[in-house]
Amino acid sequence: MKFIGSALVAFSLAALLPTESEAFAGLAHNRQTKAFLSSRTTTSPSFLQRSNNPSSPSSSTNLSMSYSVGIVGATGAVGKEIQQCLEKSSFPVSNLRIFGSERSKGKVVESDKFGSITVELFDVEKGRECNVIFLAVSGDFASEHAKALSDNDGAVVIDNSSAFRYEKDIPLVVPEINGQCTKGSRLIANPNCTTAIGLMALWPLHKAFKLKKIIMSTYQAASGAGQPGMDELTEGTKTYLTTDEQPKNDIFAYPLPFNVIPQIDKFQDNGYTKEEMKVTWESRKICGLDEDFPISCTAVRIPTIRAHSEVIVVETEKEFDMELARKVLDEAPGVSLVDEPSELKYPMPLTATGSYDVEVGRLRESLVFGKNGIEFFVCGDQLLRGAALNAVLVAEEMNNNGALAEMFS
Ligand code: 2RA
Repeated sequence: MKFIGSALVAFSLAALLPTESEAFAGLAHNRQTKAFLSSRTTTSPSFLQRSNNPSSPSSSTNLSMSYSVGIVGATGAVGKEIQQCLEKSSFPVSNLRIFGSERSKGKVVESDKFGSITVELFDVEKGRECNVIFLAVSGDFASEHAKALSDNDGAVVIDNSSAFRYEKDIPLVVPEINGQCTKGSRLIANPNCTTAIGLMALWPLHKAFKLKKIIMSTYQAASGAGQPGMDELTEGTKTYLTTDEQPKNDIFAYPLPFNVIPQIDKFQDNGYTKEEMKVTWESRKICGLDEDFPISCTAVRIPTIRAHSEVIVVETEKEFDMELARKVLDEAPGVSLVDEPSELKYPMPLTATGSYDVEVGRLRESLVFGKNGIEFFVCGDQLLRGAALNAVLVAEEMNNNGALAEMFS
């Protein structure tokens, strides 16, 4: 392996701290959430169950090769979820290495599938020894190291931050939509959670009805702001319920408990926030839409823990047909159609949390756009489809489409 850049790079604390805009960095599991999740029935891992998915990660796995895999930031919430997704996945891991900061170096992470793994202090050279490396750290860290890890026949880097999402030559990937564009690329960007969750429903509807306009309103969970966001919500809720004090708000602009905050990330010159513009920019890029395709989003933070909800209204070129809309959503990989209003069945954060599939329901013809409009409601786990699961599916896609074999055989 060619030596690139600084041999030993200690993480700066700032590079690991999650912010509103870099929600994937350095999260740790929320005990309450995990307790809730472990009490639920098994999730529905798309790649293990969906045989109708042409790019289903388990449908055409390349059995002849296996790959050395690394996770940077594996002791955070997204990193942990990446490890768990890899444990359930058919992706052929020859060995799993976990890289962390000086603080986590030497800790032992237990894995049912991969055994006991000692956390190594990250450096670029060690990272380049991996075939595939997942970055579950901040955008600053990714900007500093991702290219050094991947350039000149280095590792395939799958980056969860926003550092490279808008670079023309770097694929931004939801595998079920544009997985093929991973071919030949050693640096892949994982989309923002809000975008990835919404597109799971929008893409099948676009193929069936050809979308003309998209209007989205989101109800986003505290996990989007990382573990500190989840902690601020749970601690603040306790404060609110048990004292006369105002809950603290270091992470969010205002206390989140019993509130909704119509701001996620910084305001832009056009009055939208960066989070809202991410939905516009990323959806166009992933779906190959025109650069001026109309997509408008209003992003709102609400006091839920880790599943984002989205109301989506679309104008379509073709006329709405309920039977067809239900069929394409029902058959879409990674989507669960939860839409039986008479039985009070619809998507909710409560049911979407911990699920690999994005729930879609409340499907109806739009009163605004009439026959050429569809309205629906989506819920998806912010840490899974919104981050870790999508990243692991990218690796699986690259195994299935031959991209990895081409690079490493
Ligand atoms: C949020 N979508 O929910 C963002 C995280 N990137 O804050």
